[in-house]
Amino acid sequence: MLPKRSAALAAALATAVVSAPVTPAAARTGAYTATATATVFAPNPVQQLGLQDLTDAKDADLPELGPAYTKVTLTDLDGSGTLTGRYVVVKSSTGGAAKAADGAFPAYHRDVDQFEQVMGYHWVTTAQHYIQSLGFGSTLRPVNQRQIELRINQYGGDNSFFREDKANITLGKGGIDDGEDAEVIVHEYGHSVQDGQVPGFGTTLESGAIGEAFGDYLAVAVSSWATGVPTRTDEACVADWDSVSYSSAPHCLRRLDGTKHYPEDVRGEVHADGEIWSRALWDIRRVLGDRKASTLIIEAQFDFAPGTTFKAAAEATVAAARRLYGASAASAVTGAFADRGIL
Ligand SMILES: [Ca+2]
Ligand SMILES: [Ca+2]
Ligand SMILES: [Ca+2]
Ligand SMILES: [Zn+2]
Repeated sequence: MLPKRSAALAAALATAVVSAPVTPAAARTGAYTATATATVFAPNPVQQLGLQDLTDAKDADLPELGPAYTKVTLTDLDGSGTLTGRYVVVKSSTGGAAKAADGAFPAYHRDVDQFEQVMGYHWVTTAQHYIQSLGFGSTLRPVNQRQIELRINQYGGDNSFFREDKANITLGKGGIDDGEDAEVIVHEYGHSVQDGQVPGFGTTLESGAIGEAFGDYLAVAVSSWATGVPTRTDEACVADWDSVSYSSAPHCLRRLDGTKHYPEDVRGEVHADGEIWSRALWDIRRVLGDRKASTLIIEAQFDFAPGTTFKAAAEATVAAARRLYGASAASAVTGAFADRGIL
């Protein structure tokens, strides 16, 4: 299913689709206009199929997963046949590199490492397209329009080697491989987005919690934009598939619609405390709609200090709402943060 796109982006993509197969010369110019078909989950099998009893089964390609495999067209590629593109280059340390021939990647399934490489490429690029669909890079300033590195390794994002590298993404293989769930990939890209807006963002507990919350929010926003609002799982549920191995049904890594309140529910852990902030973002989206909410939330983040407090960031978000959409939007945003005890 095609996502809604801006006219400018649609035109750019249409151009990419009709252009001749990209030659190595085009790759050398950095044109990034090549496309290739590929197979992905969109966004993950639990959300797509509504089956809460799916299991990892040691990375087996079980038959019930069959209907979740979705053919897509990867865009913004350099034409080399590798997963190298305008917004992301994939580097795997757990298997050979995925390779396209004649404009098509093989229909990799989850039991081979190349599937996660393709997922990483597709969902980072899709997330950047979503951000551009809001006007960032055209009517608004660009957000994170740089080529990041996405690595897949055995240990994942907690590997200390990558911990200080907030621009780039590392996807691990604990439980369900992280790269099999679009919402995990986009969550990680959320950290890259914030680092692109405010280098080094997330130096304190509250700013770190905002980072986790925004990643969760972006994951759901992008997943719904690209694949439609889910009908078989709750939209507020983040990473329905990755969480199969560590949550009870209905499986969610975290939710956007929790009831945590500031300051009494603060636990001193960024993911847990992020659920205070993400609920406010969810409420803003519920009241103003996806497009206005995401636009003002992302625009506000340019004004966050690297170690912002909840209160200062909430005030910056209210100010962005007022600048972009006027007093009634600002009042809706104030209300969402007031309900959480932040304003
Ligand atoms: Ca796998
Ligand atoms: Ca995992
Ligand atoms: Ca979900
Ligand atoms: Zn995170």
